[in-house]
Amino acid sequence: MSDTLTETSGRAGNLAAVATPVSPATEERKGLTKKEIAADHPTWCPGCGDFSVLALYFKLIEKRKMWHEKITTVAGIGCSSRFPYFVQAHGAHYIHGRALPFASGISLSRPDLHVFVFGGDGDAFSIGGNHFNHTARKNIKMTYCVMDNWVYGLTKKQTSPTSPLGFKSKTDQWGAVDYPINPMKQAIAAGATFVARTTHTNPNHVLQMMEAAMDHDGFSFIECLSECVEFYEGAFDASNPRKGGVFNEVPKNHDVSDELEAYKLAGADFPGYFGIFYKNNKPTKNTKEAEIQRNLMEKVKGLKDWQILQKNFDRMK
Ligand SMILES: Cc1ncc(C[n+]2csc(CCOP(=O)(O)OP(=O)(O)O)c2C)c(N)n1
Ligand code: SF4
Ligand SMILES: [Mg+2]
Repeated sequence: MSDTLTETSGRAGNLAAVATPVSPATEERKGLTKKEIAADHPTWCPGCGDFSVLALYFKLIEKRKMWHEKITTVAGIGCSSRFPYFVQAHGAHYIHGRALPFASGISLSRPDLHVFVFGGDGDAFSIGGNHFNHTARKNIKMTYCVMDNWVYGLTKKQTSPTSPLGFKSKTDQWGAVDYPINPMKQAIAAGATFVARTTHTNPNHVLQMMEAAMDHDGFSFIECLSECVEFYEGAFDASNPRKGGVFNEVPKNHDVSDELEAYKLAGADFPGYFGIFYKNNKPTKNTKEAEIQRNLMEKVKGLKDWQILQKNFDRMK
């Protein structure tokens, strides 16, 4: 057997398996190369920050020696959400704002996969805002990388929930008046068990955050600043040392298990901090559901499928 999972059959066996996101390369089967994992040529505007995020995802897959069938890339709708088209593996470009519930189903039924979800700030915090909160609180194992460009890119410049006050857009011709949300505060408050922040202009840091997120057993959230050069050029210059800005890492003495301290870090004025703000090891919904399944399967051991069904109907009488 070349897999990291215990060989079992059927749904119960599947759920009982230990979730291991990596598929170690063997002598017979090497991990994927960047060339093998790249699909169509991305259709983003030249210079879009999303290119870096995709390139680093490929790097992650190559570095962690994953295989096509062990990678699932899910997204909603938006420029950033085109992501799965460009990855030569399983994935889905789903409904606007609904990537997380779709990904939850995959995660809960296939513990042998690591589910990656990519999308934009509109997808995550406007139409998908409620799903974000609930997936975080349920601690469903997956990595959610929000490519935050502070604007709706695909639909050509509307105000997004992360657009700063005063941002002039097609929906706010005189400047945005609504207070923006703070994705890091929102993730911490919602109950995400891994919360990190990075920016597309620092590739090593993006990769570091993706690796740490992938290794986390739970809902891992990354806010990755990703510039929309078409509709919000220069938005993140203050965080880019090459443009005269500053890239401040989370202080070395920050205690990632301290929720209150993480919240304080999240409150720093832009450009704020980059790195892991918060992390805890609460059990996942995946683990809890697998345990329920195991216990139930124990109770019906030896019975045929129809006998289990019959028992259920008898109980309902
Ligand atoms: C139900 C529904 N409502 C609205 C839209 C139109 N729409 C498509 S993408 C989008 C927002 C995209 O913004 P964001 O998620 O920030 O992604 P970006 O394009 O900036 O990467 C909207 C409003 C849609 N496709 N479906
Ligand atoms: S419109 Fe903006 S977010 Fe969309 S591809 Fe172009 S630069 Fe990227
Ligand atoms: Mg956006």
